[in-house]
Formats: sequence, C-alpha cells, structure tokens
Amino acid sequence: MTQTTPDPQQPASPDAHPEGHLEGHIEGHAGQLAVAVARAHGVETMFTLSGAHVFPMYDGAVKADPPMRLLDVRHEQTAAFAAEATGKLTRVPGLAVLTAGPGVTNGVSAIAQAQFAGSPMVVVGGRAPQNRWGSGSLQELDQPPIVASVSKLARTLPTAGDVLGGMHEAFSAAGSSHRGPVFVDVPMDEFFASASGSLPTVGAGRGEAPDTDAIDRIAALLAASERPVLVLGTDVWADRAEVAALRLVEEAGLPAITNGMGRGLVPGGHPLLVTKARGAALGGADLVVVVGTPLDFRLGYGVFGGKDGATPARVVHVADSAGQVSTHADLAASVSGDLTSVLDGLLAALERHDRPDRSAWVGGLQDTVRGATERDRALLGAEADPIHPARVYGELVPRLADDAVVIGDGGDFVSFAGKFVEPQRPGGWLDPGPYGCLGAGLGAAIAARIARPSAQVVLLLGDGAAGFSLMDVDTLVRHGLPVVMVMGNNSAWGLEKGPMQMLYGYDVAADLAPQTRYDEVVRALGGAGERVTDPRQIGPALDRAFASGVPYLVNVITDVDAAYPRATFGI
Ligand SMILES: Cc1ncc(C[n+]2csc(CCOP(=O)(O)OP(=O)(O)O)c2C)c(N)n1
Ligand SMILES: [Mg+2]
Repeated sequence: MTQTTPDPQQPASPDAHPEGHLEGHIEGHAGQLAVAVARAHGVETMFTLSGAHVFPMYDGAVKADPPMRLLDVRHEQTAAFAAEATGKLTRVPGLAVLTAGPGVTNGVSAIAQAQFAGSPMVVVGGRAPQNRWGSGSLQELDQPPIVASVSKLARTLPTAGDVLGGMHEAFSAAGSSHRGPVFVDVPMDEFFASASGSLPTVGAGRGEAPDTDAIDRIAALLAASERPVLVLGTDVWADRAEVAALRLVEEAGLPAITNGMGRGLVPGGHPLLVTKARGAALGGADLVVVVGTPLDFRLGYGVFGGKDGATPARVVHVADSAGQVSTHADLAASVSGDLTSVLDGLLAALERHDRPDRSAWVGGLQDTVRGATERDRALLGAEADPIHPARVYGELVPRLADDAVVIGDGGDFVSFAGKFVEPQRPGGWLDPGPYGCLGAGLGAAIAARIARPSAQVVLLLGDGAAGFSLMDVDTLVRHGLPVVMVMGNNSAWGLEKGPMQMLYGYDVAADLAPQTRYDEVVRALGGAGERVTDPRQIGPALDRAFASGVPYLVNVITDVDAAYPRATFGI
C-alpha cells in the first residue's frame, strides 16, 4: 500500500522578497511590511472583510509583487475559519485580516477553535488610532485582552516600526509546536505610517528533540504489551510526521485508530486501521499509546478499559510539545518533541526487543472491523423513506477520490460522516475539533478549494449549521470556487433534539422550518443545487454536483428520527 501525501506549501525561502527591495531590506507603510513578512512565511492568501482600519493591509497586498491574493468574505467568522482551515490543510499559518472592533469580535469563535485544535493562523486586527486613544474614536476597543485567553499570543504592535518584528514573531509562534492562533493589532495611525528594516529569515523549524530515555521506556512498554493500540491524532499531521507514523504502524504491526486531521494517516481499508473496532480496541487494550491529540472527552479523558473489574489499560501520551502532555490522566510514560523523531525513535528502539505474538489480538480486532463493516453496509444502502442520513454516505463515499477534502459542519449528520468516511490520505478531513463550533463550513470550504485546487472539495452541512455561514456561498460564486455541498436536512438541530428528548421526554428550541429549500438559496446567490427526497436520486444528484463546476448544494431531506447513536454528550 502506498502512502502519498499532498504536497504542502513550504515556507518561502528568505530570498523570496518582493522585488524592488534590497535583499533583506524593506521599507514602506506598515501594511506593506506586514504583507512582506506574511509572504516570507509562505502566506499566499489574505482572508478579510473590508474596514478602513485595515486598508493598509489591502494596499500592501495590491502593491506586492506579485500581488497577494485577497479573498473577501461576507462575515468575519468566515475569514477567520478560512485562515484556520488554511493552516490545517497547508501546515503554513493562515492569515485573516479583521477590521477593528466588531470585525475582530466576529472572529473570536474561529480563533478559539484554532486554539483548541492547534491550528496555525495569524489574525491581524485593525485598531482605533493611538493618537486619539481615550477620546472615543470609532470602534475604540482594546482587543488583545479579549483574544488573549483563546490564542497563543495576543498583542498590539504599537508603532509602524514594530511591525516587521512583531509579524515575524506572530508567524513564528503560530507555526511552531504547539501550533495555534496568534493575534496582533496595529493602531490605524501607525498602520498608515512608514518604517524600514530587515525582512526576517524564515527557517523550516522543527520541534524539540525528544528525550531518548523516555522513548526507550515507551518502547519497553510496547514490547511487553500483548494488546497495544496506537491512537494517531491531528498533531501527527500538523507536525509532518505522517510517513513516520505509518512506518511505525506497519513495521511494528500495531493496530491503530485515527482522529481529527490524523484520519487517513492509516488509509481506510488498511488491515491495521481499527477505528471501526474502536470500542473493542480501547476497551480491551492493555496499553494505549496516544500520539498527537489530547486525552480529552473524545478519548474518554484518557481512561481505557477497566470495566467489570478488569485492569484498565496503561496509557502513554506522546505530544508535540511539553505543554501538551496530559496532566489529568494517569500516565505510564510520556514524551514530547518533534513527532517524526519520536515515532522513528520508537521504531528503532523496538527493534532491540522481541515482539510478542499478537496475532489473536490483532486478528480479533480485524474480525470486529469486518463485522462492523458488514453491519454498516445495511445502513449505507438503506432504502428508508424519509431518507436515512447514512444512505447519503453510501452514495458519497464511493464517489470520493483519494485526495478529496471532506469538511464537516453540523451535528448528527457529520457524526455519521465520521463513522462512514475513512480517508485514504491524511490532511483531507476537516472537522471542527474539540471546540465544536458550528459555522466553520463555508470558510473551510473556501480555504480547501484554494489550498487543493485540483481536489474534490465536499462540504457536509447540517441544515442548522448551514444557517451560520450559507451567505458565504456568495463568496464562492464571486471568486469562482466550486464546492460540492451535501446537506442532511432533517429540519432540526438534531444533535440537540435527541439528547433533550432523552433527558426530558420533550424538546424545545430544537426544530427548524420544515424542508427549507436551501438549494434555492444557493441558486439565488449564483450557485446551483437541487432537493432530493428519494434515496435512489442521491447518487445522480451527487454526480451532477461534481460535474457542475460551480458551488452546488444537494439538499437531501432526511429522517429526523434517525439520530446518531451516541454514548456520551462530550460533557
Ligand atoms: C456555534 C454553535 N452553536 C451551538 C452549538 C450546539 N450544537 C451542536 S450540534 C447542534 C445541532 C446541529 O444541527 P444541524 O447542523 O442541523 O445537524 P444535525 O444534528 O441536525 O444533523 C447544535 C445546535 C454548537 N456546537 N456551536
Ligand atoms: Mg439538522
């Protein structure tokens, strides 16, 4: 089985400076300086919504040689979610430029999401002028304190002369382990002012070297384990450790579960991918090695097994940086640092041990995967009327190319996708991550279309989620960005309706207008779409959507009673 990885953007070399400047030296207004630093860090697109406070950024983009692409949207959340998704997809920090006050506050949810998911992004905010500060100028808001608790770094660059260094610091912090969002704002009077200085040198930058003794201890635990499971998460992709991860899985013969952007690290259908046997794997393991993802609610807070008096699994946490290692879980061992070094180091250390015969454990999990796959088949082919949401995936999955980007924005409808879509490559699955913010979808789709120009981009939308950002279909249309949107329209906030029924026996605030023609909304905005009520029409509608070359919404009317079977509410 071959593992090909999408070619990520590499940070530009330091000699990729705008022409017309002396090598390494640059002068201009603060917007030009900020754009030059962003470009030196590999940024190709600026996501924004207009406001005079940030005009210098636009002028900097327009006057750069070549100009930097400006992608203007209809809500700042979309700009910030697009920057977040760009960071996730390209592993180069995305750039959002938000005007002062409400522009910045509209971006806060996306910044928080990036902080939770470890997504590299830089948000440049406009800011009321310093020379009038305190006099009550328009949108005079001190923004860094608002953003500080949801970002790696949030600061004002007080003068034009601080912009070169401050922007370099911002991009460096956002793009190094543990990655995340960085916010800077520049007072308007200083944004228009000029300065000069040296463009920074941008290096490739890898994480810290891991402690080799810790790696040896983990290798000893793994070698002694009869029933190990490896969990591979978002940071394995973010830290560019995908090749090392698959090598460890295959050469050490370790059954693996993937989550977040880690989905696809072990391709769907691989004999050692046991995500479909998740319960049996995590419940029956004697050792769970979790790499590149926090031990949060998605992983039972780091407690595995231990039912009916059984001994819980020992847990090892491997993180890209020391601050990410769990402090709440009971760990048998841990290590942090550059994940390729850790995973390759583990494999090398394992070669010094005998490997126990684990064929019964692995074979049992593979049987469970086969059983689950068989059971899924019935749901995927469901002929029920109204349509069962699973049937949408029965039709979609066979139509996905290996390099497809699949984005989830919704509740139950997206949970079904998590169950049925097993990507063939890492870096092509975008879910909201542990922050779980509805409304990220259109921004992520815009980013994906730009980052992966020749790949299928599929946006899975709940009808509730769609309400947060569907107006940004206008952005797709204006910028000529075709995306296939597939909606599971159950006329409800399904993921809330079911649990409320379960807890109270009734529900309120959970119904949406019945069978709304969101496809007609998309058409009115200049895209295309259709409504589907017959399960046999889903496939042909998807074919039309993929062939259309325009933003296209397949509005599938689904059964509100076909709730996703879930064991926890994540709280
Ligand atoms: C911004 C935001 N508001 C509210 C929620 C709570 N929430 C989580 S899932 C969900 C329902 C989503 O409904 P829909 O998109 O229609 O998907 P469905 O569950 O019906 O498939 C809600 C309201 C959230 N996660 N994010
Ligand atoms: Mg819904």
